[in-house]
Amino acid sequence: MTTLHAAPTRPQPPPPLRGLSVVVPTFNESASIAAFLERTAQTLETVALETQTLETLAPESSAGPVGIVEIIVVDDDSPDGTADEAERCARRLAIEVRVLRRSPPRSLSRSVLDGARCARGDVLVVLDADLSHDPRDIPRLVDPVVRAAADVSIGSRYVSGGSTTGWSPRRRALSGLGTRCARLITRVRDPLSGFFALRRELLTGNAEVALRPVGFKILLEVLGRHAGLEVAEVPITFHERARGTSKFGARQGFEFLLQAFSLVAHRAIRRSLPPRDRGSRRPSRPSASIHNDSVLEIRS
Ligand SMILES: Nc1nc2c(ncn2[C@@H]2O[C@H](COP(=O)(O)OP(=O)(O)O)[C@@H](O)[C@H]2O)c(=O)[nH]1
Ligand SMILES: [Mg+2]
Repeated sequence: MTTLHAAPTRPQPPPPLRGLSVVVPTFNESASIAAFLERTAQTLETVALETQTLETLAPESSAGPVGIVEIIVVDDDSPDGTADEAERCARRLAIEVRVLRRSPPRSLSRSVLDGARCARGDVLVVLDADLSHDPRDIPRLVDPVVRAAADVSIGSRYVSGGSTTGWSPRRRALSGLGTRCARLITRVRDPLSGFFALRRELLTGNAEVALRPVGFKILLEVLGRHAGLEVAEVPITFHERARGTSKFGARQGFEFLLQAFSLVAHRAIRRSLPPRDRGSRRPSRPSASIHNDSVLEIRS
């Protein structure tokens, strides 16, 4: 008689990630949206063919949404015609650009989540439309996520090699203060960055992790609510916008404080629970250990 023994179950390697969606929230960016889209499309077109990372995400041979590379503009009903300008520009580009038009109330964080819900790529990149973030950094940024070395990869101003240019002393002080506050929630050096890459599911959510998209800082929300993320920080240079005006004001500052309080409380409650009840875990990867906010600093 032959006895069949069930093979010991081994952790399965995760399925490869396919497709890249670049999500860009906009409000009154008609002065820079065309230049932004052109530069981003150029990066995605030319670099996609040169770098292994983007080739892995979107192999040339793949048809349909499997290997899609797309840009999703999420506009909050900008009175200056940003959405129309984006659509005009999109017609000239070889990369697919979709423009979502939201209705009030406007919200940067909700716009990013709406973009994520419509996205067809497994990997998302979020960045600003005002060219403060250089789209040419996208391939470097997505690389740790595609290689499964990290769940989230952050374009970081505050790791070695990262910097900001053109900031007033006031803006520098405010950013420093906000970042110190956010470090009560995470060990990440630049948790308030608006330039990051991650697997789509971290934004579209699951039953265990409810994101509360209040205000400007959706990355902080992801870092604060998901347990056990592995995070890479990739140095970038942040350039102060040349056109248009910042929408960060007193209201956004107040919303940030509310968000920070909520996340500090969430973290305290989570820490008081037994380990098995502490919420989400990253999908298992054979060689990955799970620990809270492990940060990998990528040097350029
Ligand atoms: N959809 C949407 N986008 C916004 C909103 N507020 C700002 N943005 C966009 O988010 C990005 C960052 O905003 P910005 O004003 O440059 O913030 P700052 O870099 O902190 O000064 C830019 O692309 C803005 O157009 C909003 O309420 N809704
Ligand atoms: Mg900006």
